[in-house]
Amino acid sequence: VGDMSAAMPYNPTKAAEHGYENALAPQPGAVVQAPSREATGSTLSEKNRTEKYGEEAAAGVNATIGSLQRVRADAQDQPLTTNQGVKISDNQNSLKAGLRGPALLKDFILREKITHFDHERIPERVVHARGSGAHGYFECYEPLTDLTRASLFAEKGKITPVFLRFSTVAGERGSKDTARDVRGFAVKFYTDEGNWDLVGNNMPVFFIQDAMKFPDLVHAVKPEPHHAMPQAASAHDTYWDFVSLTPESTHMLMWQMSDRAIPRSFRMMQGFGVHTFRLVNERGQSVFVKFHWNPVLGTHSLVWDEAVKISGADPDFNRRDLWEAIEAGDYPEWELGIQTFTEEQADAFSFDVLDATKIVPEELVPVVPVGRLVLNRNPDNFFAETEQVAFCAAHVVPGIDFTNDPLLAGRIHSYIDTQITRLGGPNFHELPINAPLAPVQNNQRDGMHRQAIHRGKVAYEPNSLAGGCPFQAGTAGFVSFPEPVVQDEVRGKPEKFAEHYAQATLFYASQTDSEKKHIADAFRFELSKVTVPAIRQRIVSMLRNASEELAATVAQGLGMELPPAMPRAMPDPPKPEVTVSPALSLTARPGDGGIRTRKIAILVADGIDGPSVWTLADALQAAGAVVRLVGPRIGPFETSDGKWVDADASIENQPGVLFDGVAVPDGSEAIATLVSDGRAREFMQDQFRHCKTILALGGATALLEAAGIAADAQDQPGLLTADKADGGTVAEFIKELGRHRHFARETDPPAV
Ligand code: HDE
Repeated sequence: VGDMSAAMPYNPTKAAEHGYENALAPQPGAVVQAPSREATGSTLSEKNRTEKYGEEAAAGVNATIGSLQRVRADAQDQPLTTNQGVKISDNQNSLKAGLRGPALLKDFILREKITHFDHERIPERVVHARGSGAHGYFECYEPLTDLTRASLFAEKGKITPVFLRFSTVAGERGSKDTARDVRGFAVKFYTDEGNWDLVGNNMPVFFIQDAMKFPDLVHAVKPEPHHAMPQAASAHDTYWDFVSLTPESTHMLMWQMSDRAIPRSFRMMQGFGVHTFRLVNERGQSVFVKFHWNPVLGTHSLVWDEAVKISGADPDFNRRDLWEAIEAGDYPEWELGIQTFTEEQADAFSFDVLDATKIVPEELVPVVPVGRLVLNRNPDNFFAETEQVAFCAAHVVPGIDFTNDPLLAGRIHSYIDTQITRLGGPNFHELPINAPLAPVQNNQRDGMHRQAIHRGKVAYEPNSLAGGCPFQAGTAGFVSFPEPVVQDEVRGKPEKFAEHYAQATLFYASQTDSEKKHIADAFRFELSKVTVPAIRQRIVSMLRNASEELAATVAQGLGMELPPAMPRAMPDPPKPEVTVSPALSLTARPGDGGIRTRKIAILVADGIDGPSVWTLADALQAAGAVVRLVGPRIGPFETSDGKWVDADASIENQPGVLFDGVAVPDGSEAIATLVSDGRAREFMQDQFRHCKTILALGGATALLEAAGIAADAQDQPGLLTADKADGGTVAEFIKELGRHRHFARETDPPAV
């Protein structure tokens, strides 16, 4: 008693007891993949920045690193402690009265540990619960001082740090990435004049026109309240019931049923501010503005059958893709474009710019590029950053202002309000990820979890005791645009809000044939899950006002008679300025045709033709693709020339849906193995069905045949066969991969 060493023999290190120490050491021959982090806590992506793009950013350039550095914690080479900093000698055993006796109440170490654990979870976001975030920066192309005094647009080349969070809307925090849903695209700019949050989506319109309807919309789309189903899906009665009774949603339904609702990657989708905002310059002059984010990699999507399968194979598909691209130094990038127009121009439009169910077609007002956003650093900690980040539509800076969009009005209230529940009080702005880089001084005090230690006895203004500080900034501060308002108080809508269909018609008319087909298929799928026929009928009758062709296709797909068109709220709508807008098709932004960051599988098995594997892998990697060797199992396989290839994925753990394309080298023994493997056949079937690029070398065509892929395969676009992996074949493969998908080969129902 009293001798610590005497107390130690009772297995103080459980790990050692189980031989963990050995288990944790690298096994002989094992490749240590993740380089261990240095005590500074720098992440791999920061290192990549240095290696790939020259020197580390100068101090203050990506200032989020600097401001967060203060709170980054790293336990490398440090002992375990309690939250009070007391070193813990034994983290395996609770304190007991005798080895077989009861645990003691005075075990403060156990109690602190369990208590903290009990409170680890916070409420998830009421919408957009599932998300993924990253740090980066915004770079201004040219000064926009004529239009706005917002400091981030003040100078050519000016860099402003950002944090961006992508999300799905309906699913819970642990749901899947590839749900058919809108994606959130929320950007926090840490400008030197305070934080500006551009909390947008990947679709430029919304379901409803007025914030009053938002809780109804969300209650309708979320899992039904009696049985909490379905998860992360709009294909159910309550959602379609609500939208069928809300014809203003017709335009948004077109976007939601389009391939935009199943992006291939967060890196390959557009973002939009949705509402009309205002830019205000130094002289107090204002124009209306719409914000657009355009991805450098182009806009690309999944197909529905693939999205469904991915949700099983990898529910984190988009999150993983974003993380891996940044870790690899392939920094995702978007260009910010703005549409600006005056109040007089807006008055003349056939639609109301305050109506969030309407776009301003690019043919009417061009999109002008004003800067670029690059994501170059993964968060250190998901909870501290991606979960605790609090975006808010009310966070604007001098130079950016609101309009009277009634949907925006509700948002200005909602976001701060929701954080008070979600983040447990009014001081969430002090969480490191939310704290502005601009200094904060005011007389707000106290509240849960206050971090700042305000000095002095003055917490009011005006004051004389603190010399009047902090003082009002006058015109250096945020001055609301003085929009004149002399109106009666009413509950109602402006006249043009009653027109619900012209832009739904525009969107559908602007799609390619395969995009139109996918929209019809999506309506068919979703409505086939609706159990009440009257709801299906109401939707189809609504669609008749947008497109007779679409309505008829959907009705046929559902085996129903075409119902009469829904009566229009505005029987004689104004003529739209634009009736076809090519910019609304995903094909308008194909990217540069390259295959950078595309995931390509090379199937291998014992007896595979090694030289083909290496030629293909080298060429694909040189073109920037991510190559995986996929075998019937992981591990080494002997090649036909007696060498080895190492499969780092198996067909079982990485099925075909996870790849953008596949190559199957020759090798009779290998092909025989693959032909007899149902999973390998399914791999090829999915690649074919989802219109991806396939290369079969030599005898590998037998795998195509075994998968039921037509014998006249040579005529199928994107399906290549060749004797061997010579330069021409490989170049052709890479070119076809750059086309992303080959929808000309798509049939309904699928032929394979
Ligand atoms: Fe949101 N929305 N929203 N929303 N929204 C939230 O705020 C709300 C709307 C959007 O990654 C909530 O912090 C109302 C349009 C994104 O953290 C909440 C209305 C657009 C995100 C909220 C809308 C959005 C949210 C839930 C109608 C596109 C995720 C948690 C008046 C322009 C941000 C939170 C993130 C999140 C309210 C409509 C985008 C409840 C009341 C339109 C990207 O405050």
